[in-house]
Amino acid sequence: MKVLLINAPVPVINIPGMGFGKVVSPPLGISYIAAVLEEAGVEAAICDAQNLKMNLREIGREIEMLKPDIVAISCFTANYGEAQKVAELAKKIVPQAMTVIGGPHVSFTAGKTLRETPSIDVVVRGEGEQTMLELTQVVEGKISLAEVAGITYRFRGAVVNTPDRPVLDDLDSLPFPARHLWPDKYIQRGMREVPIITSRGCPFGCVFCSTSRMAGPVFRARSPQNVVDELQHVVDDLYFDRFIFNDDTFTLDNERAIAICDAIVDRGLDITWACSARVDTVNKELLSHMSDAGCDMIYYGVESGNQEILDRFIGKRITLEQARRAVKLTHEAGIVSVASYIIGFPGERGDKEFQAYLKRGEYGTTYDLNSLRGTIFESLVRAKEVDSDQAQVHLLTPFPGTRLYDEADSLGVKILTEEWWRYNLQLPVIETNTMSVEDIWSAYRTYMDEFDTYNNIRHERRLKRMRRRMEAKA
Ligand code: B12
Ligand code: SF4
Repeated sequence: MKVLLINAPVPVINIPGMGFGKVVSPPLGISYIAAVLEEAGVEAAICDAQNLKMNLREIGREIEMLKPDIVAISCFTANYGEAQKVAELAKKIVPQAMTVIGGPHVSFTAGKTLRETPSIDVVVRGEGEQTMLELTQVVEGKISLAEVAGITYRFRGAVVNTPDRPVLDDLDSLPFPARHLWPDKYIQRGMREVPIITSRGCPFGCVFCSTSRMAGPVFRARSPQNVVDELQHVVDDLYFDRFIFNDDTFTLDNERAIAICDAIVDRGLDITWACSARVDTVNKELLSHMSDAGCDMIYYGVESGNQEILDRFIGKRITLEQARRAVKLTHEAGIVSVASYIIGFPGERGDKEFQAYLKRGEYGTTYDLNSLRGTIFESLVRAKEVDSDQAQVHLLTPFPGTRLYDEADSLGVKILTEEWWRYNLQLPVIETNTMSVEDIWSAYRTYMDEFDTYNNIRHERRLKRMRRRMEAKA
């Protein structure tokens, strides 16, 4: 039994300055699935068309060479179209093979995906490890599709959903991701950090995020021992000493995060790493442990510089005061902070007066914050006051599986297109009760320009912090 796991390529976007980043970040989802398959004696291979920038011809060659019994494709929303093309290709080359698709997009569009893509046999909803294992048993004729939880498939022309699969409680029971299947080309292409994930699930259910449905509303975490064993394994076998924790909120359980940091120090692991955190989950003590264990960068989802939007629309349950404090404490611990913002929320207003300031080149000297109250530009000024080392901005995007997508109308959002390739957070796909698509686009360009200047000004400060860390270490 051979399974080929394909990470679908990203679409090429012919708009200057737009598209997908160059960062090489191997996919943990299919690496976990491959590990579970191998543990059960199934031959698994990974074709990471996304990170290796492979085209359909190259993907076709891999399929021809392996002649898999199952072709399993992973995609998110923006590369769903490419994933459909891969499925079509696979059906042509190995028509007898079962084609399966999974990931955070199709988990919420399963029926539609099957109806519009004849070349896909099965959609896996939610976590894929156990489900994929059972699908190999279906191909071996040991069980039927109807017995596999968490899938959507066709039966006599109808689309059938089996019951949802409960999420895996004990994450320690999973083998480590099958990194031995990763190609050396990652290194040639400049992979700088190895991804690792130590928890799944999130209780917060923010309006624009599908994690609380995809991975469940309960935070499930691996034990510190198990996490540090994996770090050690990567250091020893892959000779990498830089990591990125892919956890949505690495710091959600403070005690556990401290225990991981202490175990890194106790083992003498000389590593550096970055992670994401919520601003309300860090404090001086935790940050000091993180810094000692090699953490040098934290990504914070601050989301908006407008407290009312944070409270009334996003439901993130954080305050700007917490953001300012978290960033300050992060810097005091010698760690670089990156804050991420989203614009285009209902209730946000553009402002012509601000654009006029910008046009006249007077911004920063003469503008009057009072005249911008409640506008998207007041949020920009407030975001800058958070004073992170780096700031990023994205456009509000209604991914399937989010409240924003399901309840768009009642939230004051009009979804303008379901051309999924546009769902890359850089192209406007909605308008709101307060801003037209032109307003949103113009505000986005302003934010991008302003944050460019902001980041350049802080570049030196960031470097200094990094240098101080290196000196302290030496
Ligand atoms: C790390 C990360 C990144 C990294 C690396 C991505 C990667 N290759 O893994 C980087 C920074 C590159 C990135 C970029 C983007 N990301 Co991102 N990212 C994540 C994050 C935080 C963790 C991914 C991860 O490691 N998960 C852990 C593994 C174990 O879970 P998993 O990947 O979901 O896989 C499981 C299931 O989905 C399923 N499954 C997945 N594939 C398949 C395939 C088959 C056949 C089967 C059966 C099952 C299956 O089984 C897996 C194991 O249980 C997720 C959020 C999250 N919590 O997952 C967002 C997330 C995937 N990203 C998201 C987005 C929007 C993006 C960007 C488009 C945004 C942007 N412009 O920055 C870009 C574009 C991607 C790209 N490649 O360029 C969204 C996707 C939403 C959507 N519907 O599209 C997510 C879900 C965040 C969110 N909550 O909104 N991202
Ligand atoms: S944005 Fe972060 S805190 Fe909010 S639901 Fe998603 S993962 Fe959880």
